Amino acid sequence: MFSRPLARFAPALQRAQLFIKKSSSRHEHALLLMAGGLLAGGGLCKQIDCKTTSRGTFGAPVKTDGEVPQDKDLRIIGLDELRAHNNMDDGLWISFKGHVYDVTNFAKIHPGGPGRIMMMAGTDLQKYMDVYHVHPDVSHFLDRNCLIGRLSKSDGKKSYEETIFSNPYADEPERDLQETIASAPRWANLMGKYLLESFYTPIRGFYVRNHFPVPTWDNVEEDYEFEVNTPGSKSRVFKLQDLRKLPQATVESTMICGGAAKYPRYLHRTDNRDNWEEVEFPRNEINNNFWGSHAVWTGVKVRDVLRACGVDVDSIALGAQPLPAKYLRLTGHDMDETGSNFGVTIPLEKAIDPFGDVILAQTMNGEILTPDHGYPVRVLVPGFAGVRNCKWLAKMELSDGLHESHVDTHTDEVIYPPNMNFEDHIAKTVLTGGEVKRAGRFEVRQDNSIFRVMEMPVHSSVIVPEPNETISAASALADGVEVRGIALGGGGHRIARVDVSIDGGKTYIPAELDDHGMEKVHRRNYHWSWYWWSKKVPLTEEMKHQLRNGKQVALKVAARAMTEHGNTQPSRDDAVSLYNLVGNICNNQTHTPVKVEQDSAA
Ligand SMILES: Nc1nc2c(c(=O)[nH]1)N[C@H]1C(S)=C(S)[C@@H](COP(=O)(O)O)O[C@H]1N2
Ligand SMILES: [Mo]
Repeated sequence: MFSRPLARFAPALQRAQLFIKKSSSRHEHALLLMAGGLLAGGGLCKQIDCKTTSRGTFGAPVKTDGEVPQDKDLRIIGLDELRAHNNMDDGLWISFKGHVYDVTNFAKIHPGGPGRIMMMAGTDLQKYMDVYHVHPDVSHFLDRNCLIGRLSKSDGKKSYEETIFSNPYADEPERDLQETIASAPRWANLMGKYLLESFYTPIRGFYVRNHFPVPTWDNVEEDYEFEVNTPGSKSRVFKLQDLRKLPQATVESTMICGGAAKYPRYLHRTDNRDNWEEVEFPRNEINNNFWGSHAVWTGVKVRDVLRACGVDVDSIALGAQPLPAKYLRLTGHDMDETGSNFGVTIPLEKAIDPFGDVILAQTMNGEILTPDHGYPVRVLVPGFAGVRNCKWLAKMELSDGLHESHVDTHTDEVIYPPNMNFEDHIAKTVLTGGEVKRAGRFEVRQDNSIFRVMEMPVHSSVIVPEPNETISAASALADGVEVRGIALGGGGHRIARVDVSIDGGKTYIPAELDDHGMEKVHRRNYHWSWYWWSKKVPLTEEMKHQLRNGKQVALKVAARAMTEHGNTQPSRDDAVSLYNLVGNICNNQTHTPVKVEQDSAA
């Protein structure tokens, strides 16, 4: 058996099972969970059917206009009443800092998946916040949208103390070098100038983006396996020794998270859209969001594995045979607190493309993969969004349908239409007890205005100077301002040019590109590697004039990459046009603020 971390989820799982039992006729699902068996992704999501669940207006918040009532105006709720509201039928309540919130409807649209909220049913959120650091402050959001009452002081204390949640992330691998953005689940990045220290990112610095705890195996050779399902034939199981019998391939590729280029936070609420300067330089603009790293990978080509399973990949790739399925669905061994696996979809054409370079990677930069990067086997899908590169591979399936996992249907690299707004939606529709309509995360697959990102869009990042750096006037006057960064065409597209601006995008000049010799390695339209670029940008006459008059000059440094076919990045002002509910693949330019000053010695 796989050694899986499920046992550690016990209290959360019990609550999830309670929920499943109440709202589903499929009891075998709960039994499977208890046995810790391997589940296809998203089993849980299917259980929630917003239309058939009967419910009243229990979700109505005290107020929806954003004003939070005074504590003295709130109804006092007993601990028993809180705890009785522990399922989707009767209502799902939680306590936090003495307040009681009805999160029934919120659970359905929470970006992390319904399980994340369901496991808290009837208990105190603080115990979970002690573990999860992804949200800096949720009180504001909850008070505005979900507040229904409060606990007495002693009940508030009791609710916290009696909530049991053992940290599923207690046994995470040791890490260093990176700047941690969140530790549970792990999000980390190699920040700032370190990114430009080595063309191949040192493994310890390679960015990490996990959704769930890292799965581990006591005896990888014996216990690790993945399954391949092809239509019309029996599923096949591969172990590491089976992979060794297949030819090994080497692929150079940069990987970048589609969630890296997040919709700018200062624009996240529609009511803030025009309020550009409210947040001077938000965290998600640092490094222009380059949540990417570069490595050389080795492993077995997915097309070779599929061929070994009887798929005639060569005739299919040549078009001599029809595609047997639209997609290749990839499932990871990692799972959320309720037993729902990570899972994503890639087009089958990509997987079998002889030049597509999709491999089951086992090494990066010559070393065995580390647990954070998918040890022992991860899928490498060059040119595609990071999320498609499924780590800890558990299953590959040929399928005409997309993956049912929460990740593939609702969060990562899913792009919602511009009229879908998270907070608006919650405030106006969901929490007033209305039907969950467009943002109802279980109807979305029917809506063809929603799509999944496969290839990444063109992107670039200013790495040097760093935000709020001070540059000496003498050097800027003599040599200009040195700007350096990274660019990636996305989808294998070649970068033709990167333009740099120091005046916030009023004027640009082209930078020097450095491909580190990779253009010779990659084929046309299969250009997986990042480019580095640099430029000493001269000051404008006006800037020089100001400096000579002893004044300080404020710069806004921006970069704009362009692919061979002329695709480029929207301006910072135009970021609004990229708005989408989860905020993925926003490749707008950013403005790094920098000062030029006389040296104090001068
Ligand atoms: N099984 C599994 N695969 C996964 C993820 C995950 O959480 N679980 N995260 C995805 C995301 S969103 C990204 S950006 C990349 C990150 O890969 P890295 O952590 O090796 O940099 O892995 C992808 N593959
Ligand atoms: Mo990602």
